[in-house]
Amino acid sequence: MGRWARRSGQPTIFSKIIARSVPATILECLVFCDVVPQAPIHFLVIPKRPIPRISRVGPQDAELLGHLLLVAARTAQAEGLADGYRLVINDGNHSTQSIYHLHLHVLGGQQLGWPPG
Ligand code: DGP
Repeated sequence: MGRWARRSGQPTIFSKIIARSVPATILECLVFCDVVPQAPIHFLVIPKRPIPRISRVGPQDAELLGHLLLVAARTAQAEGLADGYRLVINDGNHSTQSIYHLHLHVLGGQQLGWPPG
């Protein structure tokens, strides 16, 4: 098993960040900078509850999902992304999801290309 747990049932690296056993640059309680930034500003918004991926959510998660979006928008504003930014949620193999703990990528700070690769 590599450093990024997939579907093994073991804690993911994000669970370890929440538990503070792995260090991260934390902007607020559930927001931290991506260690491999794909834009000048690239942070992740994650729920404490370990939902593995967006395709596994249900109606019971609606409030939590709304909260994640609000936190993403509020943090983007705080980070000065007034010219816009992109939210990305990868799901599963075709998207190259590597950490099976739901997370929103927020990318900005430069003109972004479209479509994504
Ligand atoms: P995804 O491919 O959508 O599963 O994105 C996972 C992201 O997690 C990827 O952009 C790199 C980031 N990442 C992986 N390990 C760590 C870590 O230990 N610390 C931080 N801050 N980010 C990490």
